[in-house]
Amino acid sequence: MTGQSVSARVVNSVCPYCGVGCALSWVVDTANNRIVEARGRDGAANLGRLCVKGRYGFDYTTHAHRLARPLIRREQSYPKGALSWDDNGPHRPGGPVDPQTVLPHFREATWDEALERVGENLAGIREREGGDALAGFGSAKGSNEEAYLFQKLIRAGFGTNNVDHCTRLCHASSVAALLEGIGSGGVTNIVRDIARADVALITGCNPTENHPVAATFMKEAAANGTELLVVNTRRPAIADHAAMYLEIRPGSDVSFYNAMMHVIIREGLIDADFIATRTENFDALKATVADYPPESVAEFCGVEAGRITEAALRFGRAGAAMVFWGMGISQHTHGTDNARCLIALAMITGNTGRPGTGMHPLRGQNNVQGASDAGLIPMVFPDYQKVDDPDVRARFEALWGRPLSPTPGRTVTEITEGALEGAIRGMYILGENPFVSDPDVEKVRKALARLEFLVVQDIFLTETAEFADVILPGSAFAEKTGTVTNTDRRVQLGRQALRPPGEARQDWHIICQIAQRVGYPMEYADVAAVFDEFAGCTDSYASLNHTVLGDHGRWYPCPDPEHSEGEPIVFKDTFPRGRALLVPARQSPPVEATDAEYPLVLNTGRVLEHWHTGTMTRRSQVLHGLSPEGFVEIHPDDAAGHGIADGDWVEVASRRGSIRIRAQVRDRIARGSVFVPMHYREACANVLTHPAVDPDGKIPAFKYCAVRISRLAAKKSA
Ligand SMILES: Nc1nc2c(c(=O)[nH]1)N[C@H]1C(S)=C(S)[C@@H](COP(=O)(O)OP(=O)(O)OC[C@H]3O[C@@H](n4cnc5c(=O)[nH]c(N)nc54)[C@H](O)[C@@H]3O)O[C@H]1N2
Ligand SMILES: Nc1nc2c(c(=O)[nH]1)N[C@H]1C(S)=C(S)[C@@H](COP(=O)(O)OP(=O)(O)OC[C@H]3O[C@@H](n4cnc5c(=O)[nH]c(N)nc54)[C@H](O)[C@@H]3O)O[C@H]1N2
Ligand code: SF4
Ligand SMILES: [Mo]
Repeated sequence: MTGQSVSARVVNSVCPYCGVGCALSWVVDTANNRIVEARGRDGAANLGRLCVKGRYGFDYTTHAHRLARPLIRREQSYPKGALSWDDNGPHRPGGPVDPQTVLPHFREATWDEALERVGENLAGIREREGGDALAGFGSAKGSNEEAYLFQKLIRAGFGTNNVDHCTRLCHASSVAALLEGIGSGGVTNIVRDIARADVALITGCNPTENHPVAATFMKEAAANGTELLVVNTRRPAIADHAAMYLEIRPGSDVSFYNAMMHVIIREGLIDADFIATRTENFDALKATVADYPPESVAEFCGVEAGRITEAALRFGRAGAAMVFWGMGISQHTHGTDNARCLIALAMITGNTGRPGTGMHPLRGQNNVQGASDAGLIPMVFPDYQKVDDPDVRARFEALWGRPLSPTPGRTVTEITEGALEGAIRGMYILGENPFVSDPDVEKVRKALARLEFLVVQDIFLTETAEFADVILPGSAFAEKTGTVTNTDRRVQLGRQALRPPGEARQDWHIICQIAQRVGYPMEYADVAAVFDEFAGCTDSYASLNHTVLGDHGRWYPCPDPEHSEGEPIVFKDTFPRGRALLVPARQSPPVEATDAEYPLVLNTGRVLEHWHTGTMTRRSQVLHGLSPEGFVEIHPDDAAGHGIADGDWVEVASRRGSIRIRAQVRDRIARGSVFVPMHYREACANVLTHPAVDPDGKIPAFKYCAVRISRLAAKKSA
């Protein structure tokens, strides 16, 4: 930190939005406790660059809607979930929740009273029904230290492994496939390594909008000769820089990559040495992909056989090839199979462990890699150590001083299911907004409403907080010191720039206070001490601490942080599981086929300016101004077939519900599908989505369900 003038100072931190993890400095008007400017810093992931969110999206921190005092629900005030979902359905006012509609149903409370209420209720349920009647959703928007404390509280304090977070909705299937295939879920090569790749396959992701600074490195690589093969169902802007853009049919990925592997094997473009020394099960893979010649999948994938073959030849002939993937791969009921195919593609061509090669599932939230590493996952303790391994458990029991459950806990969607059935009675939700972000929100509404006790800790009064019995005001990222781990495995230290508003408290501090009230005191001198305890129970972070991370951070693994930046490329000689397991996958049908009644496939996702459920970005003046309302994107041919013109108000309906929204007629989207961004509560994509999950990753199929669309006679009705 360097002083600027009497009332302004510059604080080095990290952008609070996406997994790229851009290092930045905030210029703080200390007299008014506000950030006035964000500047890109020379970080390993951004080299000084920022996107529009990092540069302008900081003013949510001082928005008037910030929660500043603990709130307690007034008894019987209104039926839970009724405020944002009345008899007219989910056609709610635009913009973020107006606290004035909700606040009359709550009263302000002191911290003591609120914490007492939380402790009594959660401990009461634990005593009466057992720990497994409780569950927690932790946050990938907070720090590693907070994630570590949260899962420690749930496991040792509540007595259950029912702890999960948004990774379940995100890359759970990719991680399942990577753990099975190589024994580690982290990326093998950092984004910027694309500069050294001859070819990069970029599939099921939209980096220009969702990983914008990473996308700048991809574009630079393309300009310097890296061939981009972009595969998607809706043309992403990065396709403008691609050697080939391959528009495939939604959900046809397994067939597509199997056909690529078919060609690579047929043409002798495999790396036989690598297959022999670094992998196992090649024969089974070969037998499976033999059934997928390009000619036989072309129609299903919607891509000519010759183009599939060309893509395969380009990938197979590359000296160094990289694979980047996102939610278009992971968020399917066959998401794990999709990722298995991409892993196999990289393996049979020997593309790992060298510059410009490897696998990079682009991580989403600023700290989803770290939150997973810290153990916000129901089956594993920190560093992916299994809860059902007796030796591992004995070590954590010694460290945490409590007997721990040997049973893997429930995942996000299983917790919702459990609440619906009455098996989960109490919940602690910190920094997640499942009433907007989980699939089939009508189901989520019933589940949350059935809970006997819910405590929500957030920075805003979210849709989910409307179900809470107690709401606790936490701290925004700019108000805390703590580490986050980006998509490249870079661990970086964020530093506190602002004071939390009113009586709001540090999130890590609140977690410890709840622990105290449920009879499991957790005391730490400061956040750095929490980091040390966390790092001490992992291999990946063991050598790191706040001091050594300093302003620039390190990639893990980093055996010698005094002399090294850490490893930008891993698994040069071997994989954590030894040899990589090649797991063949066959194409499976979609979760909900289209038919005459619901003829279109719904694709959901993001826009550049907004963040998930919009709590932060819709309260940021610049970002809201750039992207004020939701839309459904539809191909001109489909629009014509439905009598829809650009800008018309339409209704989009699935078997779960319907939304009203304005149409954007664009030819970037594949015929037969429509796209709705997930950010706008008044036109909430998850009213429509299907709650079915992938059997291995337990991830919902956010990228596929059947919908119909119809033009609304007049402008949107009230
Ligand atoms: N602006 C912004 N940036 C974000 C976020 C945000 O909310 N806003 N969220 C962050 C988070 S948590 C995440 S996980 C990442 C997500 O980053 P992405 O993975 O880029 O996210 P999506 O917008 O969901 O885009 C998925 C892409 O998959 C495509 N797709 C859909 N179906 C299929 C299919 O069947 N096959 C293939 N091959 N492609 C398909 C879609 O058209 C879309 O381009 O973004 C992060 N960055
Ligand atoms: N239809 C559809 N649905 C999807 C997806 C999709 O592609 N399509 N993508 C899925 C994916 S990949 C993801 S990651 C999830 C994201 O789902 P969520 O994690 O539920 O979404 P966010 O809006 O990021 O929620 C973060 C919450 O944390 C709060 N918050 C932010 N910072 C802090 C902090 O420092 N402290 C505290 N206490 N609170 C804080 C915010 O106000 C917000 O309420 O959505 C999933 N849902
Ligand atoms: S690319 Fe991601 S981390 Fe970088 S400034 Fe934009 S939102 Fe922030
Ligand atoms: Mo995500």
